[in-house]
Amino acid sequence: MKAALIVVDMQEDFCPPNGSLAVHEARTLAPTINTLLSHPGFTLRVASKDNHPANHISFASNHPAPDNLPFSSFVTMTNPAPGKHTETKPQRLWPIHCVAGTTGADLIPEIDASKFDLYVHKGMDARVEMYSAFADAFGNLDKEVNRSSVDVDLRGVLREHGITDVFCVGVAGDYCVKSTAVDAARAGFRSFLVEDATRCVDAGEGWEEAKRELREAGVGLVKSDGVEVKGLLVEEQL
Ligand code: VGL
Ligand code: ZN
Repeated sequence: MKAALIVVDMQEDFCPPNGSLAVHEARTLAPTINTLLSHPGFTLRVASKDNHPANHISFASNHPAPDNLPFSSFVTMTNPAPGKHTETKPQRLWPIHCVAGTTGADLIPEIDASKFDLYVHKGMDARVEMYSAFADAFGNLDKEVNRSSVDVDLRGVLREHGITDVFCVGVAGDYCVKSTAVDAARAGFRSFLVEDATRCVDAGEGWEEAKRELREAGVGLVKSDGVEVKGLLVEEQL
């Protein structure tokens, strides 16, 4: 087995005290994530970054009042993929966040970025939400939608490196980390979400619902000091 660590969206806009879409306690995850980043059992260490254009569909301010309240309003989003324009989904609206090139899109300095082998920039197509680092909200992989929403074929890269196991951490547990872990499982990797290395937008019922979806998708919920993480080193040394 070969494991990859995916550190999801540990960016200024998702962290207190100043992030526009700050997730409670997100910055406090840095020591736990750095310990995982130094674990010798990972073959590949990946950072994803939300990297939106200013006109992104998920920004509440890009929609007309009165149904444009961040966190509470939804709009109908259409699948941008060729031939799939009849497919739609409700899209929750957010404050403006992680606009490409702004300081809000920077990784927080507390994360040891020198460990990353690969960066995945996502959410770059204004027409569609992209929580997962693998695919957009309609499940379109980058190759199918002109690479307009993401700059890396993550599934392809993981396969090229012979990765069998994927461990996901970061924020938000009920959005981007969940979606990335679910897509990793769907792509055929053994997929784990490290519970003490994530925090959620909706910590209560949001996280309970997310855990149901994760279990249903076959994602393992593990701890950073649990046997799944400890076992990596053992296997690597065999
Ligand atoms: C995220 C909401 C909007 C996330 C990204 O990183 O979980 N959440 N964009
Ligand atoms: Zn976003």
